[in-house]
Amino acid sequence: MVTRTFVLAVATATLPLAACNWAVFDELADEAWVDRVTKPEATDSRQYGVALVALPMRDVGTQAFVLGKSRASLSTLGYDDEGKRRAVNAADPRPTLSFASFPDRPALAGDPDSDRVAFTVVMGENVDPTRIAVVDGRTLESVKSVVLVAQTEVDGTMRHNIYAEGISFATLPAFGMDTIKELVIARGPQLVIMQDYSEADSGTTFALKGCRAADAMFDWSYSAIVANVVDDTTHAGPEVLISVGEERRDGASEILVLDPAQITQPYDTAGSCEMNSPALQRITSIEAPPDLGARLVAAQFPDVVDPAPGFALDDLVYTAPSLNKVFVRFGGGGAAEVTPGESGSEFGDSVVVADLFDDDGIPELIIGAPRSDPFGVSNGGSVYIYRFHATPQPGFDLAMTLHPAEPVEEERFGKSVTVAPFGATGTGVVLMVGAEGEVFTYFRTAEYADVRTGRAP
Ligand SMILES: [Ca+2]
Ligand SMILES: [Ca+2]
Ligand SMILES: [Ca+2]
Repeated sequence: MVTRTFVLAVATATLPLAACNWAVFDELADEAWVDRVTKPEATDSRQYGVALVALPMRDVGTQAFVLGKSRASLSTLGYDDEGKRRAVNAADPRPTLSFASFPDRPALAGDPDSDRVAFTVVMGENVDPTRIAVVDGRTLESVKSVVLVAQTEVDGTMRHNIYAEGISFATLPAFGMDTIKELVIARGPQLVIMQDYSEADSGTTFALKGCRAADAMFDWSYSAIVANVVDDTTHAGPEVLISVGEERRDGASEILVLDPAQITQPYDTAGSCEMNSPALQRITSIEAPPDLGARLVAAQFPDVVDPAPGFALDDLVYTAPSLNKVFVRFGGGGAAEVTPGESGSEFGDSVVVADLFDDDGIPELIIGAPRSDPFGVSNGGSVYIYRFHATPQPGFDLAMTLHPAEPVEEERFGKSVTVAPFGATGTGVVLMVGAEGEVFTYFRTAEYADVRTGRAP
């Protein structure tokens, strides 16, 4: 019997726990099987699952990294090849990183090419600088930890405790060594690029670069990624994208597409990212939401047939939860919008693009709506999964809506989503969905060998 390291959220009367290490199954018509777990006992973190990210390395079973608050926790959630949950690895990172908690919207990103994850922490209550940390998502051992000092506002005042809402791993040509990645960070009004992040602070190529991405009109930024969204005849190689607006999300917002070569200043400068040259593009919406680009994701949908113009460009997925809308700008020139038709659901508060269905190499668009009201249950939360279609115009069709079998008020299912590889070989994947204090793992039995090990008949 595997030691139970999770508190079980719900135990059904007909399911003898001694015979099974699963918590709860939601038997869905589409052959998905679900494991539902709540916070590890070790952490006392009520908001377990506030952010989670899959570890991308194909290995035994599957593995993800989970953030919890209000008491901060880092933990692993993994399964073996039979779908049995593995012992959790959990840590309270506050003593070693000396910080108070995670911010309201913790930034979390996984490196697509390693098991490292990066996140931001708040070191105190409006008195201290903030910190960016990188840990190994399996062992939870620290890889890198960098303090970002307080910043000077445009009016000259010092502004403390500016946390990062957005963080991503990227490779930027000409930023230190090409063999070492950068961290691209949306932090308050600043764009921060941590060049060659895994080098020692004293290393020859480690550097903190950046600029003020939000001009005097804006005071905050939500998300930052690197993608190739501008034709290489105009700008060769990838660009830096950052969404900017107001911290309280009560003003205008837009997405800036910047030439990385313009980002040469120390990160804590008050200098604008457009000081020497204007943004290559600005992406706006005529609906003028206050949160355009709350989430940014680069994708590769087969929207055009090689070698059509622009075929090599990335597609850009950007969300506006206040509109209940997700926008997709295809590299081939087309565009699409998706909306669930339910207002006030914060559709797009989380998003992931991955080949979840059919094993056909065509990714699906998976979107969380944590304030959706399934069965009329207020803020129970839902996740919407869309299939891509190429004709007559590239766009998306709703394929599936997921929510707990018995949603409860304020459960906020879909506040985080990720797709993790399942199994050391093949193309199996699982979908993981964070909710208020819990994480649901969907084993899609139609996609690979059934893993309903130990389930009572
Ligand atoms: Ca580099
Ligand atoms: Ca380009
Ligand atoms: Ca697919």
